[in-house]
Amino acid sequence: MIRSSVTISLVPEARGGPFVFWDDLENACQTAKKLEFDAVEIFAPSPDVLQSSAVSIALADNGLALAAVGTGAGWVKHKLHLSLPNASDRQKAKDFIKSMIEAGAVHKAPAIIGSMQGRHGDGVDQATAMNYLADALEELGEYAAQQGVILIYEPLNRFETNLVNTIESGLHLLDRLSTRNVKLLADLFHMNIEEVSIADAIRQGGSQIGHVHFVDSNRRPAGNGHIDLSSVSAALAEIKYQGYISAEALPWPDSTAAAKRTIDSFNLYFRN
Ligand code: LER
Ligand code: MN
Repeated sequence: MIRSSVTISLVPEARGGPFVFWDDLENACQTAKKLEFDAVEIFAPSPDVLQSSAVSIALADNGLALAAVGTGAGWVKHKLHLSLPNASDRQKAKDFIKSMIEAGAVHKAPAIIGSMQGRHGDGVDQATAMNYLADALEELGEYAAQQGVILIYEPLNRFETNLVNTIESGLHLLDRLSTRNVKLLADLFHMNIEEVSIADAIRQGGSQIGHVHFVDSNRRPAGNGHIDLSSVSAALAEIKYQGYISAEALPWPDSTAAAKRTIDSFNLYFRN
């Protein structure tokens, strides 16, 4: 069954980013429960925060699952990513992601590699950066498998990475790996910028799509922009998608209203 989720950021450095709830974990989880979300996705500053009793208690008290954990704090806080020129910096990036994989796995939640993929430039050419990224996904994908979770890799729009911008190039990257434990994240905001057709790209991604970021063309909550959500819903039904539809949107006009609009759109398009 497709399940609903909503994002919570606990990373002050990510302020202004596309997260529905901010800072107050307990209050966010209470609102998510009230609106009948199945789960939350947490963007945490460190593995320690994810492993804190505050997280376990907020999830348990509100009957919420943890849909996924973001790893982008490695970039926004520590300026680490997987395509850096220096091997010891790439190792630090991998170690940070491994610690987030472990912390998520306690709650059976996969980690997401989005901004931590990095970009080419600064003395690293495109082919070399893609090799670094593929090597890292191979290693981290297997590491996640040992923890009993998948690893989620997210193509981003051209303003956020120059490595992989579409589902098709994401599929090519996964094809290079021997691990089958890395799945793609279909973020509707990035796809609206980069894909010829969001629905066709979802169909092409098929069983390789492991997570969805639910958001509209202007990064407002789904239903507040011009993405054709019925074609997205039809394509996800066609590929028999069974994962989370997780709201990663701006808190517009405010967090609670954004969450409400999201769950209304979710119920309209994904609950028949
Ligand atoms: C960033 O644009 C994004 O979509 C996140 O999910 C990944 O960092
Ligand atoms: Mn995203």
